[in-house]
Amino acid sequence: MIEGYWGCGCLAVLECILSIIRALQMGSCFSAESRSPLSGSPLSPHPAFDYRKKRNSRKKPGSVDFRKEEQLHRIPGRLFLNGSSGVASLYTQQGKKGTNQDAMIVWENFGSRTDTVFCGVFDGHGPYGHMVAKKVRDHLPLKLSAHWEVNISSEDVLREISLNTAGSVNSEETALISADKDSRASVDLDVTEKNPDIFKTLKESFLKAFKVMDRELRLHTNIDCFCSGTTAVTLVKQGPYLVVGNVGDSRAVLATRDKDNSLKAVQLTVDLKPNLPAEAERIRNCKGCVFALHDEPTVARVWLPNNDAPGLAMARAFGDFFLKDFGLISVPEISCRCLSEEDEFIVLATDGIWDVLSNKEVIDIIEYAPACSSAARTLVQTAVRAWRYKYLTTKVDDCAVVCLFLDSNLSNLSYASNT
Ligand SMILES: *[C@@H]1O[C@H](CO)[C@@H](O)[C@H](O)[C@H]1NC(C)=O
Ligand SMILES: *[C@@H]1O[C@H](CO)[C@@H](O)[C@H](O)[C@H]1NC(C)=O
Ligand SMILES: *[C@@H]1O[C@H](CO)[C@@H](O)[C@H](O)[C@H]1NC(C)=O
Ligand SMILES: CC(=O)N[C@H]1CO[C@H](CO)[C@@H](O)[C@@H]1O
Repeated sequence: MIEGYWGCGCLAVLECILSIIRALQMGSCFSAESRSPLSGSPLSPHPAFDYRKKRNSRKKPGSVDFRKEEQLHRIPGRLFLNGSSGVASLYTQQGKKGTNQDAMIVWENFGSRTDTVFCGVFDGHGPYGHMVAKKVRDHLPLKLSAHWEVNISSEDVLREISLNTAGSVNSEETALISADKDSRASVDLDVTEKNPDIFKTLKESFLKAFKVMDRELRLHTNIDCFCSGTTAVTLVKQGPYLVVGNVGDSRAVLATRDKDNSLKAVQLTVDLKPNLPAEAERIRNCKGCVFALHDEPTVARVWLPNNDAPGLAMARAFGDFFLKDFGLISVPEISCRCLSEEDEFIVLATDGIWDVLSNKEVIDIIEYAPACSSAARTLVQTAVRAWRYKYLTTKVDDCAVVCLFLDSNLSNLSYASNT
């Protein structure tokens, strides 16, 4: 229901450019070879915005990248289309707004570890949002695994697991680690002392991978990420250890068994919108503006200083470089958790789901889905019906869902054969 940017299409982008000029008071020329919708405009980017300056050193778009992508898509255990595997179900459906800007991934045996899985959903926004979402889907996990494959040996991991399954860490000690406001990663001593080294290493890997990913979008891509970007809610589950990294307003929810054996929803992420006090403060400290418009009073947006450029409805995102000097960051908020026997499944989904269904409704739908393998599809279809029912006049949003089952023996789950 809520557009990533206020207004859409060319006018919004033009307005955005004019605003940047007003904000920076510059003059001269964008590179004429640019593929962006701004090409030929008599404008000069602020050095911070000039992600095109390495354009000449870039390899030609096409063959090499395309082959790499083909190889990536053939890796066994890596799913990015509608479907399911032994541990997960995933599904995405285009809304009624044009191109599907959502993307998703499940990658089993992640980083060549049989005990590890990576999952993510990405919700693009802006004119090239669909391309940014796919790019992050494909490149972010590679950066993440590259970082820790070098740094953790399997012996370390095994030692950690044997040390810590003895009960020193449990789900009560869930640590929500807020990344530093200025995108300088600070390590919360209290949290890291409580948690095993593996959390520290994974957390650092997330922070680094997100940083490198955003830098790559700025410098080395032929996708225009100036007024386009994406959310990312991602997780790595390694044995019983779960680390969730999030930018933007997609969400992760855990379904866990209560004492009375009913399923309870535990939200693992915070929707990183500009109305959160800490986010708004960071943005204002960077001279960005945060306010809602009259016609959508509940939707706080980030705006450039002193003007009405298209406002972005989230406080953190990949891309959107026109706002990156004004408080928008791509530093993930990271939470760590040690999974227990009571934990049944995790749902990652874009706001197309959460706008119309509560956390509890979502886990109930998965619990009573006819089959685990199609649980994600059942959820998306229910959300689409809810859209039609609740918002007759607005257009159904794109939806993407990844459902990760924590008891991988799917046939054993009581609810699998219930209905
Ligand atoms: C998933 O299925 C839906 C409905 O058939 C279709 O619109 C969508 O494009 C599919 N998406 C992928 C990524 O396979
Ligand atoms: C999974 O569950 C089925 C039926 O409940 C059982 O026969 C099978 O042995 C289980 N497999 C594993 C790996 O636990
Ligand atoms: C799987 O199901 C079988 C019988 O249906 C049961 O004996 C076994 O304990 C179950 N395993 C788990 C891990 O729940
Ligand atoms: C590849 C990689 O990023 N390796 C890192 C491993 O950890 C050390 C510090 O512990 C880093 O300096 C390396 O960059």
